[in-house]
Amino acid sequence: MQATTSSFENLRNDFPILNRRVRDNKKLVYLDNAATTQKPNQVIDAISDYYKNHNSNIHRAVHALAEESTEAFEETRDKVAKFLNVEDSREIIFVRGTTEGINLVAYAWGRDNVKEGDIIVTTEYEHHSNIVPWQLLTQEKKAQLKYIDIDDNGELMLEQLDDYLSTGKVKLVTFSHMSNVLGTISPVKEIVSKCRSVGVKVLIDGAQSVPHMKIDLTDLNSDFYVFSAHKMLGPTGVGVLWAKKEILEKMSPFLGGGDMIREVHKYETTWNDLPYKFEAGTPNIADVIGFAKAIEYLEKIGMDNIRNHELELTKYALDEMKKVPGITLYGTKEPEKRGGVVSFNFNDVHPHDVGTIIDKEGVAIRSGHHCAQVLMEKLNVAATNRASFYIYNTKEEIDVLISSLRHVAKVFKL
Ligand code: C6P
Repeated sequence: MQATTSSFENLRNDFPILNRRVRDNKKLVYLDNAATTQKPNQVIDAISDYYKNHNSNIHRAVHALAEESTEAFEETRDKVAKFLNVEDSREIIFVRGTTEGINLVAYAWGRDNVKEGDIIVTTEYEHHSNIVPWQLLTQEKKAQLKYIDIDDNGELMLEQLDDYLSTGKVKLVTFSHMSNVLGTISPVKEIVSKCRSVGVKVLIDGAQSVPHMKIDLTDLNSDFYVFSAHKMLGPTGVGVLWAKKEILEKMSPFLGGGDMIREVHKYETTWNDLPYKFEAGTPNIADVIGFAKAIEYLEKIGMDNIRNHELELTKYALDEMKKVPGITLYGTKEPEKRGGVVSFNFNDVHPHDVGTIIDKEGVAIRSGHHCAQVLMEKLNVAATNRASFYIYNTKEEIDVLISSLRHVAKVFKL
């Protein structure tokens, strides 16, 4: 189904928060979607319904509520698998978010597979969550952490990957499918195919891609893929680690206790089957169940329609923003190569001042280093402003953004 601009506008009614007035009774223009998205009634109601009518622990008791909760929780797993074209839903591990998913791999896979002198390759545009776990691992193992640099367009310099791979020492290549600051979409298939040809494992951080485009994990053929529910209409505290079954089966557990055991004796324990081996303790049941409604919501619109809608908004924003006096835009000028994220600065004006001024007009953007200080160093700035779009944003909202940015330019006489 081809969605129209007006059908996108109609869906705003599902998001109660978008009716908020902020500051001096200004209409909220929420453009901080890369940080977290707003939630539709369908998700909020599902969580509330769970607590009102079904609340119970899962995988344990045989009573009616336990059965209902377990069923709804496991149905979400199946829904996630289908959404990502994963055949075996046992490969879907629920975690708290992207950060936990990456740490799980660094800890459980990394500690068994990375040794002194090995190389882990990441990129200059990674979120701290895809840098710090690898620093911890490589420091502990006396291994090396290497970066694929970005060029002036904010795109990865892939020839560096060839150089690293040619050493024969690379154990893992890990990168974000889409940069949370520049919006650059990584050449995923090319990277995976280069790594596959020399037997190197690949982890993809999908925090900024799964919410915005169709992802087919069978087709992408990486080894690990991680993302967070809260950036795709779902609740906070839920994320997914997907990995190939053969890899998960060989991996040691990450956390011990609760559902991850088969038998515990005084001095040894055997592990439960997948996926439970990696889901220790009572999980975030209500929010996992709420997440199913977020996926249903996105599927109903269609991921290709979402991508097209955001592309249209991004093109419009880039065209209008470049006319604002004193503005510097970061990242590629080709909208097709990026997602709905636009980072910018005004000469020497601190991003926090920009964020504060436009907040008075009701416009919510993020100002700061976006948990990407390695990238900030590369761009030679301490911070940037970032506007990021989602399904409910409109061209009219971008007009409000532009007029508030023109006001900033006037205040600072740019
Ligand atoms: N980026 C942003 O404003 P968590 O916090 O675990 O759900 O996601 C971490 C994360 C990992 N990778 C990428 C590419 C991300 O964008 C994020 C979260 C937010 O850009 C919050 S810092």
